[in-house]
Amino acid sequence: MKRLIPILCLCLCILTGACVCGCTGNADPAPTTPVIPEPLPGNLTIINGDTEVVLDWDAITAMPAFVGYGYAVSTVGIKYGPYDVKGVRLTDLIALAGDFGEENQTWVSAPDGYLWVFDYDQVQGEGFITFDADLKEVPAPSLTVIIMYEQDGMPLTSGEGGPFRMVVATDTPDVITEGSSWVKWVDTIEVR
Ligand SMILES: Nc1nc2c(c(=O)[nH]1)N[C@H]1C(S)=C(S)[C@@H](COP(=O)(O)O)O[C@H]1N2
Ligand SMILES: [Mo]
Repeated sequence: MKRLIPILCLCLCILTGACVCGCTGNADPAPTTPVIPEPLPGNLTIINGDTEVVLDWDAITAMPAFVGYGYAVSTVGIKYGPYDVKGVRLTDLIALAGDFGEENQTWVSAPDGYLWVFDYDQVQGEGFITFDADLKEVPAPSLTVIIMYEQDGMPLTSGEGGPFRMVVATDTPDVITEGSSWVKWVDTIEVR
């Protein structure tokens, strides 16, 4: 009997161990469904004279989209990107609020007080400085100024400048533009 007790204990341990292993080791991992975050709330107001057009997320994402690349350098030389970017052309947004000609500028601003002025040529994608990946200045290829609402297939977070960020976008992922014109948290576009 004295010898039987340790043997019983040993059996019990093996059984318990097998059960624990069976319960944890072989368990199926929890099913992972990709979580697409909700877009941040926020509207975009386009102003031209007395005309004011207010667009929400649904109105903006229902417009024809530009899909391309965004790659920027900050004033201190930090590169960010290239990102897959998706958004609406600035020309299409401006057209909703009236006439826009060579005498006009476009003021793009955000609630933190940041303002960037795009002249007529820049709204058409011209007159920007561009760099290659070594930050050597290169002649500008085709550029499209957009209000981005998706970066790498996701709605923008607040840290990324969401819900709407200005981007000087390109057709290829190898061109760098200046980050200062990439206005974050854009809420107002005004033709002046
Ligand atoms: N609203 C807003 N947008 C902004 C700025 C800002 O201060 N406020 N800084 C600009 C400048 S100077 C740069 S270099 C980039 C920096 O982008 P990041 O904050 O994503 O690094 O954002 C640009 N957009
Ligand atoms: Mo900057």
